[in-house]
Amino acid sequence: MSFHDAVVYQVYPKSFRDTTGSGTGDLRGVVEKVPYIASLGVDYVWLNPFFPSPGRDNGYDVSDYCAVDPAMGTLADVDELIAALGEHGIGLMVDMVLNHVSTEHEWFRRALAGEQRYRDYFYLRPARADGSLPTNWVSKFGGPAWAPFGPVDDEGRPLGGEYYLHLFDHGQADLDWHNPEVRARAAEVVNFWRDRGVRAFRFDVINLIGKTEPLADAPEGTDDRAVYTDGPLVDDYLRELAAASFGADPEAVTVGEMSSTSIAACVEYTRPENHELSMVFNFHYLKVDYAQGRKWTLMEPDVPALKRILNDWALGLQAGGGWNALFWNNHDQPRALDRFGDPRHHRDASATMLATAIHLMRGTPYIYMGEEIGMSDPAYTSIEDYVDVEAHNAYAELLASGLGPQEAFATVRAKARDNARTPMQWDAGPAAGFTTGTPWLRPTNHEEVNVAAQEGEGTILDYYRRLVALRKAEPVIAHGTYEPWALEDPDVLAYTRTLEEPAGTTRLLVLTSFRGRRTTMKIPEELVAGDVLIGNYPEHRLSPTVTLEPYEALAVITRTPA
Ligand code: TEU
Repeated sequence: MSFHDAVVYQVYPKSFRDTTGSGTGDLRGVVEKVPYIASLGVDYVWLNPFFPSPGRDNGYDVSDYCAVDPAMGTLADVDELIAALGEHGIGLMVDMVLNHVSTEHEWFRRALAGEQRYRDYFYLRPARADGSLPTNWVSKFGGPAWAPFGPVDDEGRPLGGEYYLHLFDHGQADLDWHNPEVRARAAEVVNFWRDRGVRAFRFDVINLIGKTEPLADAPEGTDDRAVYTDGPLVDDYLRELAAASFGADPEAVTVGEMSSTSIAACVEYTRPENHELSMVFNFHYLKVDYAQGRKWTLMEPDVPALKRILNDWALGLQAGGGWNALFWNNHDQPRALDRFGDPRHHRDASATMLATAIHLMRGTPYIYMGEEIGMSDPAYTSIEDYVDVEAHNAYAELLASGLGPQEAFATVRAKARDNARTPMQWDAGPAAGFTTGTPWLRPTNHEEVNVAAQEGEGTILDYYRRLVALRKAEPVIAHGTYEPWALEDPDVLAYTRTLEEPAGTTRLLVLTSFRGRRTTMKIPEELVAGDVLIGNYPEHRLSPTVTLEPYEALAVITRTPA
């Protein structure tokens, strides 16, 4: 089976199932839930990092790539999970965080001890003559992207006169991929997991590994991401990594998380003839509720822009022969149901509309744990309810910018990554069946939204299972071309998929209304003649003028013999 036919289920292990009563999830919890995961019909499970980590960034600050955090379990648990998933034909996708490493990793410690070999693993730079930091770059978690390397004086300046680069938290030191030994160590890490039977990998912010030397300031007033993102060396480094690890494996499936990237770059990363990656995540359409492009603001999502971006990316990757990962949710995003749907008044319709829009598009769909049962953001009431370093840094910066506590909190509540990290809601019982202990984050609304309540027909869970099954049953979904349709309608994302085969032509028309109210659309006769393949309202009468109910999704399939 090609990854074009696949569907991936993302599990944030810290919040999926706790089997020890610690209040945080573990690998044995994932093993316990393999039958549920298999019931979805998915082909891979992407597991967020489970490696030893100080936990400053919830595991994305890795202190040992080839071991398991004791709070998560053991290597034997990973082996058991791979075997348990394998019994259902499901592969484990392991998260490789190779742009940076924890400052508690041996490599960083040995650099601090003065070993030149390891000092060369990192971006160490002296302050400039005027005492300013080596570049004007800022961390994605706020503050400067440079921290003192080693002990500091009373003014906080490094006694050794050097700073190290960290594009994320100061506990995450960027690795210098210009160093061939760093590239070789990265391949060793991937091969360690391949040797344990892992065939699929997600590469964290992998388009940041090609930082152009010499590191230079971003021009005043511009976004520094343009200086170090999608550098010309990324393609070379990806090809080298592939050749030294997964490249020759026909079973390998890889996805690159591409921070602030471009269509052209992602076509190069995923064109099969380039031998780099299978597919990419891009985030541009998930920034349509960022006022002036800034995440920590409050803004109603610009749905017409979302529609245009989704369409541009679908056409761009298709034209270039690239391949997209399709998703609304992950562990870094507030839940899409809150951003683009209406969990209060139209939970089922808006959840299944969003699912339809993504699952029938050209690309490989990802389901983030809980979206398949309609989970939504928690209604936390205090900044203390949040754990994420990014949220707390943002709250402090918002207050420092002069925002009042209420507006600053409201902004965090809307945008915090913890919104997606609340415990998976298995049942209506204590702690949602996630733990017998005190959950590290409070569940949201498990009394009404939980897996047990979703079992049965006509539920969101049932609809997701049907969508996943359709990708296997109808080749036009995984292999058809994508054509935009009704671009003039700002809030209805509509497109066709077309598959020409010797036996004839299959055409799929997909209509997904982002409107919370009834709307009508004109449908060409030739498309109306088809059959309803799936829809999220019980009855649908097709006619040249279709009335769509609030958040209605409808897919009509037409088969024309050769
Ligand atoms: O995320 C990369 C990234 O850019 C995210 O931080 C995202 O831009 C931000 O959260 C949006 O507000 C990856 C991981 O998915 C994330 O969990 C890590 O924190 C980050 O890299 C550093 O490893």
